[in-house]
Amino acid sequence: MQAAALHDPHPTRTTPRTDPTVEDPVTASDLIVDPRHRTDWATGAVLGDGVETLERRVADLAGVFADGAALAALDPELLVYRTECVFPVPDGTEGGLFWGTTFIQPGRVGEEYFMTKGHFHATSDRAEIYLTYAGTGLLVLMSRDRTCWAERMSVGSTHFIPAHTAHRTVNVGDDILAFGASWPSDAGHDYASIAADGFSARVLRIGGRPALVPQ
Ligand code: S6P
Ligand code: ZN
Repeated sequence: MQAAALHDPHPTRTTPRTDPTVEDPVTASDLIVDPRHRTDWATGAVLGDGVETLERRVADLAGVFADGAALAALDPELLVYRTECVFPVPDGTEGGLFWGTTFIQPGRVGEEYFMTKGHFHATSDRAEIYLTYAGTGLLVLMSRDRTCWAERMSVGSTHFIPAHTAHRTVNVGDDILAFGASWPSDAGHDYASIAADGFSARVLRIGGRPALVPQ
């Protein structure tokens, strides 16, 4: 029993070892433990130890949308998007991973759909994976030479974001867009480049439908 304790991979566990919603099909053993986190596939909610949440409201998004007057007309406290993330190693650790879910509310600022700020990774050669849990959207990508394109997001769509590529997600549907992400723990976020130069295209409602419009 002592050897098993020495090999416990989660010595700082704070959640119960047994998840009551999951029938345990394996023999009880100190060497087989429950995962520290679960993701609700229907909603994208991340459950478990130390999930960190972040909210972006209208007041946090000055300069992000094209129509500043339309943004100013909205309630500054209105939620646009939020994240639930797990950071199992310190920020900047080489060889680690972070992951989490982003939830973007449905809505528009003028004719521009609710979206994330968007960023390059500060360590520019770090890639990322997205996986859609709910809703419909567009993943807008932009290379360093400012070529912009977009991938359609719907339940199950899985997206590889290459290195050196800015990424922003846009909710083009009537329900919450929820997607999972995993990225290297030494990737960091370069928001300043986007704040300075923006993306070279925006997702606007034209004729009732979303279109990627060069700026
Ligand atoms: C992190 C990853 C996502 C975004 C999130 C919010 O690398 O791409 O978790 O952080 O979708 O977007 P943003 O642009 O405000 O960070
Ligand atoms: Zn990223």
